[in-house]
Amino acid sequence: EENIPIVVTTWKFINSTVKAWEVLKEGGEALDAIELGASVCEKQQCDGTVGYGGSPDENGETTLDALIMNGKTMNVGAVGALRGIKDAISVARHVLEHTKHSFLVGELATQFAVEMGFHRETLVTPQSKEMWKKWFNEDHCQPNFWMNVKPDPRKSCGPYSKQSSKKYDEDIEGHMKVDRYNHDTIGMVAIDKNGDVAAGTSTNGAKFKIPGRIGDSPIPGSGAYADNTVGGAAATGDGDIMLRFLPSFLAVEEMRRGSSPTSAARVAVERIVAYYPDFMGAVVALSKVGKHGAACHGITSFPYVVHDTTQESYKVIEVKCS
Ligand code: SD4
Repeated sequence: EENIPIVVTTWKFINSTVKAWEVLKEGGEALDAIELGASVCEKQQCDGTVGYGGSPDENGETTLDALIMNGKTMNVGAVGALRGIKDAISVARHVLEHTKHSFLVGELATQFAVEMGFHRETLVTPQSKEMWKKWFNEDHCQPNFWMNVKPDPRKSCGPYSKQSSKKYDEDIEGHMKVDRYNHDTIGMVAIDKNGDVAAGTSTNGAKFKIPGRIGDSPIPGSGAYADNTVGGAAATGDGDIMLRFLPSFLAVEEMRRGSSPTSAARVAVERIVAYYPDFMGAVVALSKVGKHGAACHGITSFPYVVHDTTQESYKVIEVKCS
């Protein structure tokens, strides 16, 4: 039984899902559904973790990572650490459609975007400036219990730097509870009425990251993956860890071998857990016939949104995590 068209989205990013569904319902293409759907979150700054004005880096700048993949042609467009352009997934789409490349990064990705007609503007907002100031004044490079010298302020000393890796490990051990889970990427997989599969992601990454850092989200096979002959998958969570395992690719390959979307997602998550028992993240998988499932770890539960023809409206599915 085929259940297409259909779209699935990580977390409770409902407005994006509804937008993608509108495209699919009208007979539109999966790629457009992904681009237009994720764009909604970029404009609405979903959760503060997608789009401009969130997750300032150590210098207070927001940079964006996004990916879009066409499962029919196996073509990819991605941007990493994109500066000064709000429409990250659309820039990724332009990389896909207008170049022979797959991935552009940083300032030079911005130049490409400007040449393509995108508007350059600051991604800093009063809120992101405040967030950054508070972190900089209260936490940044402060001496703490295992260091009796103040770290060299010229060197990176944010939560992801080597200088604070001890603290990070302590946190993982549970000695100090901090909000490590400060990122909620939008990841989407869509199948249109022709059976074409597309997937994509958009995020502003991790708070107070070292400038230049990109996570899993823009990496094909990591943040998302699509293949018409199988289906697609998308991931969210601790990107520095996740990108080492290409969980979206793995989930798709598991489905290729006959696994259900749920067990495919579970295999992808468990592969990471085997090495990083404290990692936090989730994978959602969608088969080419429109079956879906998800798996997650390190949080209590993980919601994802589905929109298809079986219901009048979208549906939020809450998965219990391992
Ligand atoms: C990252 N994976 O940059 C992204 C953030 C995220 O759910 O997923 N959050 O690490």
